[in-house]
Amino acid sequence: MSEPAFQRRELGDVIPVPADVRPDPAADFTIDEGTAIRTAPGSAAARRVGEHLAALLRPATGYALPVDEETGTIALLLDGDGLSDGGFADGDEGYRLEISAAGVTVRAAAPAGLFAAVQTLRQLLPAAIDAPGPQSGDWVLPGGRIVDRPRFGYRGVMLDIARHFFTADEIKSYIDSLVQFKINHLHLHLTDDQGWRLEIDGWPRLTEVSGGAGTGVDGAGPGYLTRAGYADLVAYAAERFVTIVPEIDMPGHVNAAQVAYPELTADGVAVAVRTDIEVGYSSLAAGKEETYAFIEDVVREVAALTPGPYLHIGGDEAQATTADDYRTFIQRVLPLVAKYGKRVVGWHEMAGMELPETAIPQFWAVAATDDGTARAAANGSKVIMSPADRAYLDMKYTAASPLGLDWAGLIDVEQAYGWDPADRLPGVGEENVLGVEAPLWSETLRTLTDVRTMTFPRLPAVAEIGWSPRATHDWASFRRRLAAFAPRWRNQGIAFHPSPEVPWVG
Ligand code: IFG
Repeated sequence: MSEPAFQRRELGDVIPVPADVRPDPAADFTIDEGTAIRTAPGSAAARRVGEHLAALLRPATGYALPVDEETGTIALLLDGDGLSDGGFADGDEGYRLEISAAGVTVRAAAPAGLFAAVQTLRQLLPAAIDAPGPQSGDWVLPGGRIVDRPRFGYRGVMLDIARHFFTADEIKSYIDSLVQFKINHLHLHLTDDQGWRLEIDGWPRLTEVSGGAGTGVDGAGPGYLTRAGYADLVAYAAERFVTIVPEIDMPGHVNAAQVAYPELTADGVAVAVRTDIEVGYSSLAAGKEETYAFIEDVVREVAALTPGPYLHIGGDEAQATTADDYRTFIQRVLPLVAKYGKRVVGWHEMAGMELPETAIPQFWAVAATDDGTARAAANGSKVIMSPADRAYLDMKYTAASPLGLDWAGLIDVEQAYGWDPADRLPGVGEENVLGVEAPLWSETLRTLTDVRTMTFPRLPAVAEIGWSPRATHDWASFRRRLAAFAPRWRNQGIAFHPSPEVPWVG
């Protein structure tokens, strides 16, 4: 019996669970010092995925694991044909993984599929693979074949860096922890009442004042992303097939902008800095042209810095904006986002009015409200599902949890796993769902450890719901597979909440 760190994995013990798993225990493959990685000839992207795999495996194995296009018993190939007989649509993230005594072959239609397969391979190796330094043991991969692809194309996490700022390096580290569960979008909540966290040319006080010392909840969070810092972060994410979705929250949640520029208030009078956690008290002035000049400058800049297709305009909790002003505001802002080439995402309140079908409501309510999301879906809009009582990672695990809020209820792992995006909202079915997203609001968070503790182990539940076929959805199976991640997260140095619902191993 090998020690737990080198316990042989089962082919299906992956999170998110793959679509089609055919074990062949007689076909195990062992990585050794002679193993090399071969990538699709002529593809720089495949080469980069090969280097990513090597970087994951080199520290704990101590092996050289060279990457080239000619030799190697681990092959990452861009071969759409490899999928056709897999009986499923190619798609960007689909892959076919075959492990035999002779080697490992991954076939995908696109580099994103190779990257998804690499995350699966990482989990199929013993837990010791995630150790930061050399470990001695057998690096066995379980034999067989996996054919896999995502149920939904959008699987996201939101990090609020307005209430408390997290640096670009901390966000990069967070991205590294998310991609192992095939998360492919990171929504950054950049602005709110307490802070403005992205430098905007022509509006320097947004960050000089509202990204400065004393900003954030309890005044504890000075900091902001420079244009260069944001661009670097976007590039880092893209290397890992993660699309950044920037959010400029409006017309509510704007106190920080109004502190910096009083002309953005209705009466031009400066407002006080806010470091509490109240919501719903601020509003841009829908009737002032200064408002739209400001927004156009911001939207132009954020769009120019964001290669991804989406720009999130917030739209939530606009209690200080009249219904007419809200309608006026949204009708003025939607064309501005389109003008700069982006698709609008907004919290579901914006669906209270007619929307173009390209607009994407993000549903966050606890109950199935008549908010208009279903009407938008009927009109052709795709919906991102983030029900607060299932997917809000800032909800406390238990009443005793020191971190988090509890307005949407307590959420432990089974609650985070126990839902289906296509069942949540009448009128929003499988074909209307773009995907899922787990928001992490930072009112009560101060450090990356706090962020990780709230994220793990609940995010893997949301990741499985977004990726795996509905028919595979099974709590007993999920919690058994999840239990194996305790030693892996300890090896990665990632703090996690040891939910009592999970029979953690080792
Ligand atoms: N609702 C607010 C957030 C945050 C959250 C904390 C949305 C869309 C409560 N808006 O969720 O700003 O305060 O759980």
